[in-house]
Parts: sequence; C-alpha cells; structure tokens
Amino acid sequence: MNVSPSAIAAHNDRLAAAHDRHFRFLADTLAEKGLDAGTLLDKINAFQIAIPSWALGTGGTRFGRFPTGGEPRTLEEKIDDVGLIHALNRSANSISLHIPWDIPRDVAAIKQRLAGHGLTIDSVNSNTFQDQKNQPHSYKFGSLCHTQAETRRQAVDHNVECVAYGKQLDAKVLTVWLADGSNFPGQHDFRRAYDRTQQSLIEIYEAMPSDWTMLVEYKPYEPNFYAMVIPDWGTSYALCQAVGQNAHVLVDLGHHLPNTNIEQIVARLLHFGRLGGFHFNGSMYGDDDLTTGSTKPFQLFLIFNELVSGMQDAAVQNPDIAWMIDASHNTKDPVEDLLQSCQNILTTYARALIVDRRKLAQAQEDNDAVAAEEVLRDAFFTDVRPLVAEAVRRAGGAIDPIGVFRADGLREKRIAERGRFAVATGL
Ligand code: PSV
Ligand code: MN
Repeated sequence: MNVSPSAIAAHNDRLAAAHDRHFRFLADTLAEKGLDAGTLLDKINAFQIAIPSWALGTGGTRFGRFPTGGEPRTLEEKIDDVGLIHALNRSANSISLHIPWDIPRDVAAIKQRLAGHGLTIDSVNSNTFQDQKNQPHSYKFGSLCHTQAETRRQAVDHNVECVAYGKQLDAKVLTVWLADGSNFPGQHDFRRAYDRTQQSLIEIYEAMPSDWTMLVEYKPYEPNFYAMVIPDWGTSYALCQAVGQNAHVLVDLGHHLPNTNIEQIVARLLHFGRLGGFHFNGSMYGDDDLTTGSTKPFQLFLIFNELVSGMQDAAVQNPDIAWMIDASHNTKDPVEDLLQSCQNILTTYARALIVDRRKLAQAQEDNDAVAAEEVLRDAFFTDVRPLVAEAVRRAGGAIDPIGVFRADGLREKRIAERGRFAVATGL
C-alpha cells in the first residue's frame, strides 16, 4: 500500500527537466553569494522531523469530527503511514508516541516494522490529561499537581510506565505536557500546586535512565482557562533547572498568546542551554490547529533564524534539539497536511541557512536597523524550494511528495484496505 521507489522515480522523471533548470539557477545565485549548494543540501538532508502518531487521523473539535477515511487503526498502521511520509520526503525518520494510545503489544514485530521503513521512535508522550477506563483516581483536578498524594502517585507511575514502553522501543525522550491548572480564582494555591508538580517531576526524572531526556512543555491556556500550572517558558525552565541537567524545555509553536515573540524565547532558551524540543504547528487563535508555516511564514523564518544562529555559534552549549510536529488536522487529509508541514519546515530551515550572518552581525554592531532587516528579508524572499526538492530527490524521495500521494491514489488505497470509517486512536 506504500509507494515504491520506482513509482517515485517515474514521477521525478516527469518533473526533472523543469526542476533541474530551477535548481541550477538557484545554485548559481547562491554561489554568487558565496554559498555552496552541496553543503546546504547535506544540511537539509540531515534535518529529520518526528511525526506524531496522533496526527495521522482526522482531528476534531468539541463540535464535531469529519474523518477523511482510511485512518490508521493500529500502531502498526500508524507506522506504515509515517513510513509513507518518509518514503516520499526522506525527512521524517521518526515517530512520537502517545501512551496509552500507542502501547506496543508485540514489541519485536513493531521494531521490525519500524526498521523496514527506516524509522525510529524519538519520544514517548505521557497522557494525564484524560481519565482512562477503570483508572482509580481522576485527573479532573490535576495530575502531577493534584492535592491528593494517591492521584499524584498514579500520574507519576504512568510517566514511569511510559519510559518503560519507550525503553522497549529504544526511545530516549519522555515528553511531559500537563493539562493541570484551575478554572476559577482561588481554586488553586499557586505556590503549592507548583511545588507538588516539581516534586512529581523529580520523582519521574529519578526513575528515568541517565541517558534519557525529559522535555517539559508549557501552554498558556486550555484545558484550564484561568491558570495553567505550566503556562510559559519561564515556568518550564525553572522546573527543568530544579529537576536535573537532562530536563529541557519543549517549545510548541501553538502554545503562545497572540504576538508573543517566540524567536526571542528560542534565543533565550538556547542561550541558557535548555532548549530540548520543538513541536511545529501553525496557530491563528490557539493551540496546534494549522499546518506549520501556513499563516505566519515570516515568523517561522525568524524562529529558524534564531535556531540556526544558535546552532552555528560555538559559544552556545545546548543539547541536540528534538524536532517534532504536533498538529491536529480538521480539514485537510492528515498525510497531505503533514507533508506540507515538513516541506514548510525544510524550506524555512533552508532560508535560515542562507542568511548572511557576517553582514547581519556587522549591521547589528553598527546599529543599522535597516541593513539588518534587509539581510533577513533577502534570505526570506529567496525561493529555496528547488534546493529542498533536490535534497529530497538525492535522498530517494519525491520532487513533489503531495503530487505523488495524489497521483498514486494513496488515500484511496488506504480507504479500500482500512475502510471509510476507520478511526485512529488519539484526539
Ligand atoms: C497539548 O496541546 C499538546 O501540545 C501536547 O503536546 C500533547 O501531548 C499533544 O498536544 C497531543 O494532545
Ligand atoms: Mn505539543
């Protein structure tokens, strides 16, 4: 049901003449600026994005859900869908899992399936934002922050269990996002809720193997609308510092209030050496609703500009960052949406790579705001799509991944095999 290398090659052949022309023109333009296309291609190829298992089905709102059909019904089928994305774009070589939605039943078979697609598991995400069937203690009033010790214990144990599942599949990252918070003034003792959360995170951290990383995500609102226990990067950062050296902040692009300067947050966390993970998505009003880069491409570019600047600066002591998508697809075909997100991420990364950092530093030194902004605009307005397409093609992927997905009827094949009403586990 997945696409064959020969089918991809046949599609590429049809696009090759025009693509080669565009790529040669871009490579020459970049060379005039002292940039080597080969080096850029290697960097783009090395950039790999984890696909969230929960984004392969159609997302819903509290009002409704309109499934695409042929959604993956099992962990195995989710792996197949990520395998398809990776075969098409060669840029999505890992998966983030959500427990208990993705508990591996037959570990050996899952590992074999992953290997068959050239995939790994990058992160396991715990879920203490929903009550599971027959769960003794409810998370209605919080999990790691709960006033009752038994509820906190249960939530800590769940996270430790997630690590155990992750170990079976060779993952090394636990991502913690807490829905904990309060909906009304006075409901929470803010200081005590924070202390209980910190203590619970320390217990989880201490149960993790020493080569594991804990990523702590923040979110300003939802599902609690008065106060979240971890609403912002500063709270995440303070908790990570208290927890241990392998605890790092995860920045989810959708978890910011309108007009937040996310690029500055990124720079700050890189500076402190605590930026551990990224959840890519697009957001207009709240959370992870839209395709990465769909509404605010310049903001995404400014974020990548800081990321690349930090990654290229020898003075920055930051761990490797886990690049992950975290999105919900209400309208588009989930696979197409994820392919679009990957393309937008790679394109924006490529634009950040071609920023003239020497010129930018000089303009900053000279307090020349116009020159500095022009350096950024020059990179942003360069059409680097042929560079990304060439990188993907050289790695065996498709020049036009969505074109192949459509032309080969890959959704229709999924519907035929899995059914029109197949439903993926998740939100
Ligand atoms: C919460 O909004 C979040 O961003 C967290 O990362 C969750 O784990 C994920 O979405 C999926 O629900
Ligand atoms: Mn997230």
